[in-house]
Amino acid sequence: MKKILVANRGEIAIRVMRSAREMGIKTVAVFSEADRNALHVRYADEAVFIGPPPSSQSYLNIDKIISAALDTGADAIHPGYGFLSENAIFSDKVRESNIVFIGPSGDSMRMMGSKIDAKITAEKLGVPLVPGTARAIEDVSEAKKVAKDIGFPILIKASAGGGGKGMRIVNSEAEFEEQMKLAVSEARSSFSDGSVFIERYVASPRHIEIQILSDKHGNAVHLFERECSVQRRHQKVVEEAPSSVLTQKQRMEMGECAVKLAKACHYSGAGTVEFLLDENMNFYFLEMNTRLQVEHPVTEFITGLDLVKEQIKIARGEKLSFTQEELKITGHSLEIRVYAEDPLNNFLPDIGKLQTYQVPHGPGVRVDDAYAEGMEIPIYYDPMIAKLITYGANRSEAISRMIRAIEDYTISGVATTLEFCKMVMLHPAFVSGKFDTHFVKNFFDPETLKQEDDEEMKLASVLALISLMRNRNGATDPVVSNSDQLISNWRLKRRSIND
Ligand code: MV4
Repeated sequence: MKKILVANRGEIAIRVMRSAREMGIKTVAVFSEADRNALHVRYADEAVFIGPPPSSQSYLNIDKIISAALDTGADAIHPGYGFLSENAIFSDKVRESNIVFIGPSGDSMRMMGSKIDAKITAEKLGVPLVPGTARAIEDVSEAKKVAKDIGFPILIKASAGGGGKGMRIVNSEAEFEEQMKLAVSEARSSFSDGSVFIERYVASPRHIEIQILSDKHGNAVHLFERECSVQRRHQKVVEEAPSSVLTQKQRMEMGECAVKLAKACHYSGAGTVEFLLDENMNFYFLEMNTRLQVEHPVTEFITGLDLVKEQIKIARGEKLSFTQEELKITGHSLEIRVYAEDPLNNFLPDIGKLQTYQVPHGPGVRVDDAYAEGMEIPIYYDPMIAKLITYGANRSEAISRMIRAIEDYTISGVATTLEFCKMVMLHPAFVSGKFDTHFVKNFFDPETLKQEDDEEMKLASVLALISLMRNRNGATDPVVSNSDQLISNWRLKRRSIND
């Protein structure tokens, strides 16, 4: 492998090119009209223009990307994440063009792409599933019987859905029929596939995912877990490794399940198996992501591996150079996603120019980004500016380092989620590790805040919100002597922002 075309943009394109370079492999960037001056284009050895700004006409255009690879003599394509990374047809077409696809086969992607097919595979392997139907269910009366057996509340999910799309909670038998009909017709119109399945609704789950690596010789290992429970509307906010709640025994059990699934679909490359963890620490398989994930750096920190290099070696046909027994977790790592979004305006994307842009440095700090001071955030793509990753000997050091790094990060010109992430780092529920997927909704939603009856949590949230707003207003720290004063200040400020 002498030259890799990276079929992506932004931080991940640069991330992939860095590893390629270290391996002595040349790189080719592709870029749309909106990315003429983007850093991934400047970083690459060569760059090919592939079309207008909308991704449907550029980064998602299979033929243009394969032509770009053929024209530049690239012998491999790395898809990054998002865009074409989980597109089975793309994976197949790249290989049919005699180019190495750095990722799994189209067949592996198809096997894991359908939630129902993935569940059936998992069931056969004895991988735990949330109680429910592993098969598509169409008949309403049959579905009702299943729902009654599982017990309410239940969740109806679309097989072709994802990221929370096509999910419906049903609280009682009386609502069931109507909700089921709605779920089916919604799935049909959104995904042109009306198949749905039913699961018991896990009320307060944690989201744990296992990173796997699988070579083309039947060897597979897991690289332990990442916990991604802190998310907002299915968008991850904080990711960490290891999880603060898993025991070594559970970690190994989940890891073995993930490896079994990878082997069952003849997986090759880096992949992630997602699980839900319920209140009683039972884990259930959810789905598999057949790509390198945004949050892979936390796994790199705790294992000392470079996942992109591993992907490249696997794609070249090499065997994994280590066994499961040789892998171990060292230290703790956290990642926050820095988005150009305004937390004070319902996280609406904020576009504009990065007037000031200074990234943090120092021990245990990594910034994966693709911006420099003075650059504009394009409106056409994901508003993520950067990933800020920290590493420490333990969780508390990783947290202190993250707070320090956030404070050292200076961005002006666009609103960002940096201060919001600092609030999360300071929150008692986050610090103690006692949180679930409802963390953001529970503690940072203004409506919920008003009703919050846990005084300590309320105070912490309010303090954090005030600090956020102070920073936004550029004011200096007021000296506030008691919590009532803080709360009334907070109410005043909220009103002035909303009204
Ligand atoms: C669930 C669940 C509760 N019970 N399944 C959301 C996205 C999709 N991949 C799976 N999801 C969920 N499935 C059962 N049976 C709760 C969620 C869920 C969730 C899962 C992981 C991370 C964040 C989440 C936020 C809301 C709901």
